[in-house]
Amino acid sequence: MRWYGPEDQVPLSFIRQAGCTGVVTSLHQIPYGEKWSEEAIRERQMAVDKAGMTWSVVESLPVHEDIKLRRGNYREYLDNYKDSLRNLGKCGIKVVTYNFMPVLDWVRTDLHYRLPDGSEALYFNCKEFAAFELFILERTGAESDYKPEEIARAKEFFDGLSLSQRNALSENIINNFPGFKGVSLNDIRAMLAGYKDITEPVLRENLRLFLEEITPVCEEYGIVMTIHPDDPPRSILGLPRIFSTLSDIKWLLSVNTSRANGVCFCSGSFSGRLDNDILAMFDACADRVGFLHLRSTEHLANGDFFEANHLEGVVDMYALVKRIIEEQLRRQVNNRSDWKIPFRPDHGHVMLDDLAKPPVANPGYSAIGRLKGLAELRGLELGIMRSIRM
Ligand code: DNO
Repeated sequence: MRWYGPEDQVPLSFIRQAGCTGVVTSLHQIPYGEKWSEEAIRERQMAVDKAGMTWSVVESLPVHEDIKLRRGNYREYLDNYKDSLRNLGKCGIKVVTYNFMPVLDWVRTDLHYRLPDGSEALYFNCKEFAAFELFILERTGAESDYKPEEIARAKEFFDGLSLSQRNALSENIINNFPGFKGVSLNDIRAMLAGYKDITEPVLRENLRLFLEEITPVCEEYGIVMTIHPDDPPRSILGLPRIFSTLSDIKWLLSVNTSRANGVCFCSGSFSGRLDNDILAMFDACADRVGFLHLRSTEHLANGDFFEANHLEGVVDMYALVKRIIEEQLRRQVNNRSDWKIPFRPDHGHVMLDDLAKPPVANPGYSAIGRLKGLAELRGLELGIMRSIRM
């Protein structure tokens, strides 16, 4: 399960009671680009050990924007990144998640979308996102990404918002990333300007070069880097996004064939576009999957989507978990030490007592939402395992 560190409103002791054995965490207190010392890593590792679990996955070791752009201080940040990996390797932490999404990580417009049963989910509303980039961020060139009728609908929606509603929409979109909070619209504008000449092939090449640089360190320490998909899996804010589809998976695995170059298979993120065949995508990278986020989405006819219950929505979770177990069995037959692929429930709904508590600092990670996702997925896993093996 994911745990955000001492700042997480849910303590480690509760995470353990939820049935978690391996903790997914990060040193969010360290600014992007800076080196993670062995001491800081050990301190977190000991806290997790003391609570009766293991720190099994780093999510994330953030890639500084300068590295994605190969500009500015990227050399120094790359050296720091490699040192952080070495220090993680010395501590025996071998699975590291990162993403290569320019400027923003995952994006939703509504963090409290009420489902018919009264629980709350994360929601991506196309019209609201358009209103944000056209009339709040006022991104240059944004109009060319929309049809005139879409612009008109977004304008009508925007005009109906109060100032505080406009601010809330903006905060929902830009201010949710641990280690990267407190960013302003102007910060985002400045970052977007930095991407002016970064076309999709350039960003791909920069990812390839990043992997080329760090692969020797990963191989030395037996670390697997797992890239997280774009969420939603398509271009946003006019920026290239390069890990969204089956062909992106094929591309990534072919440009760097080391086992150190792996995938964080996030079914929920990939399911954010309906032309993604999740099972075919898993098959295309099964032997390179180093970590799994299991989640699903539901889509509306207008292109909006929201996060479904873990066993519902467009992802066939039964079929996916079955494939994961089959992959683990294949790895066992081939004597691969990484046969036990760590997985975690991704996001979860706000429900029950959590609805009455102050909102969690990290949307998607309420206590009961995390617990329910894990419980359902563990039950599914056990059922499939028993039916295959005995
Ligand atoms: C959201 C997460 C992402 C993920 C990063 C990995 O809940 O799935 O923020 O941690 O993209 O770098």
